[in-house]
Amino acid sequence: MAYIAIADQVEELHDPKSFITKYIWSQDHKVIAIQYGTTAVFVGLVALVLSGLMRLQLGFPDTFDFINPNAYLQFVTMHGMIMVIYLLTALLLGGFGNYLIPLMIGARDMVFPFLNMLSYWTYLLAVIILMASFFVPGGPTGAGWTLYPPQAILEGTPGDDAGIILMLVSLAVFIVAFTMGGLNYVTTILQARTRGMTLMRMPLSIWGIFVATILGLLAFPALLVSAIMMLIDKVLATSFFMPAIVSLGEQMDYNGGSPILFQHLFWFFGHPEVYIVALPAFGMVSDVLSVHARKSIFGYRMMVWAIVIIGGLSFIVWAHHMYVSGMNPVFGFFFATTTLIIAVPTAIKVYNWVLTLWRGNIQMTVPMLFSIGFIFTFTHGGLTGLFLGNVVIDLPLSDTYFVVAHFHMVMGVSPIMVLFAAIYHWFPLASGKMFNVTLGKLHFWITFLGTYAVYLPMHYLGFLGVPRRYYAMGTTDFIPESAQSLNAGITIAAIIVGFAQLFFIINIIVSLRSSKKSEKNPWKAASLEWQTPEMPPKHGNWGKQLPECHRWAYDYAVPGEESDFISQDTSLEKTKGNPEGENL
Ligand code: HEM
Ligand SMILES: [Cu+2]
Repeated sequence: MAYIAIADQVEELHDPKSFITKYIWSQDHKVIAIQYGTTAVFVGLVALVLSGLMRLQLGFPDTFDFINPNAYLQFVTMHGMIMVIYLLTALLLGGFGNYLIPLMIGARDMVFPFLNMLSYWTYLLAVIILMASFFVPGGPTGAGWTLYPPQAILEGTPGDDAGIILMLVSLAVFIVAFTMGGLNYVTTILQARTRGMTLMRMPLSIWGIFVATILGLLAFPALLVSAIMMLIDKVLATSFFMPAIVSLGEQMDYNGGSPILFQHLFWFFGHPEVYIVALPAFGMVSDVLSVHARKSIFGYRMMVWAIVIIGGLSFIVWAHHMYVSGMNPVFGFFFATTTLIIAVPTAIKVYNWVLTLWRGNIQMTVPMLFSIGFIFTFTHGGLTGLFLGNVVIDLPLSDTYFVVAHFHMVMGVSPIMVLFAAIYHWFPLASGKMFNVTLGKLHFWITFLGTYAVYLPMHYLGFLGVPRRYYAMGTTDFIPESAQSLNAGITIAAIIVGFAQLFFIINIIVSLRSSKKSEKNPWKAASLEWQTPEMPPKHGNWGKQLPECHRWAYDYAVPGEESDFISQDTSLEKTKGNPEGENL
């Protein structure tokens, strides 16, 4: 409570004076969010271009001979790493975490604004280090995004010199940035909620971001130590991860290290990472669905507990990525079981999203379209995950295109769907402008149908046994010729999806430049971020007085009420509504 008393008194919160303090060295969470967001989208575009190049090679192997096998491996690696860490993690937590936390819990800013600023600039440094690896001799590393030793640091792997070093350093710097931001998010959510904003009244976006951040703070250290240890293996020729190796007939200096140890450390981070991306997406999609279906979220408490339980379980499933590493079958049984258990809270969430839509007053807005797109792609990717979670099914499918199809559906396309839903949903709040709806819908339909055209056939290629990370299929006995025409088709669809993203970028730029203002709270949302005195909110967010929270964030279409939503700061005397967040 101490924080709130102080925050109430401070009228002008050390307002930034100059352009530089306002937009560059800014400590305002909203500006930092937009800095994080634009940087992430920018590197995301780099990763998108890389995937386009890979697809050109796969679809038309004889035409694009500047993409040689080495370049292909480098593109795969950089594409995967950028997408997972530098785009999705940074945009969901650095971008949306920063933007939404203070506004949704009724705070003026993060509790450590300076650290928050430092977090962004450190993230930018990590991005620059990573991008620099495109320009060093030998180019970026081609070790695959999983960076498995021994091959990651041995001669013969593309980028085995400066490339892998820059990748490891960049990851370490990224984790420092994440930790600064993450401590901030957790402390802010625990300490700076406004009066009446109990934990069980927080919007699910905040729950998702909160639990994901805790996962990050516990999981990233595993990657940090493995990056540092591998760096030492590379630079000082220690043998943390390096067994005795004979290379070109000669015994190398390495001896006694364990490559499998690296796999354990990597996936101890890598699996929770899936949920670091998924949980904020789960939270945000819940809020968007509820607002645009004009209905309270179905089973709020169940949704909160599902997020917490999924977060907890995500730490005991990591070795399902290692069924082919030669591990003890007893471990395989254990990890298959825990993996399947995670499906239970996850399925509950899917049911609850569908039940939220059930008999809702569904508005087919652009954010709603993307949210429904998420339910489809996530369910789809989740179902193939159930198969891959079983040892006997995973063994033949491991390292085939079935896996590529699975993880793109579940953690590539589906969080991107939520990101678009969220960007379109909160764009009027952040910019004060409304986007062009026709362009938005075009963007959705091409992206949604296009991604199906890209990834559905990949499942089939996987059944055929087409291996992952191969730059060309060549001729084999078991892969029929028709697979090549399928590959060409996939490439054409992927190029169309890639270009469809121009609709999004043009839409954002044109809408930002247009002089037409959006009306305030255009979606008639009940949560606090839309109730600021101005839209977009000013520095300090709330003018002179912090808002008070009197109810949960989902009072839509409450029976007997005139308005079809009751904002969280409406007092109970004025309207009845549903203060305790149980379903009506
Ligand atoms: C239009 C969008 C995308 C296309 C066309 C695309 C295409 C590709 C291709 C061709 C590969 C290489 C497959 C192989 O040779 O094994 C790949 C790998 C990968 N992609 Fe994507 N991708 C897209 C979006 C994404 C997104 C949004 C993510 C975010 C999670 C992502 C994550 C990955 C990962 C982790 C790998 C594996 C890298 C590795 O094996 O080291 N991709 N993608
Ligand atoms: Cu996993």
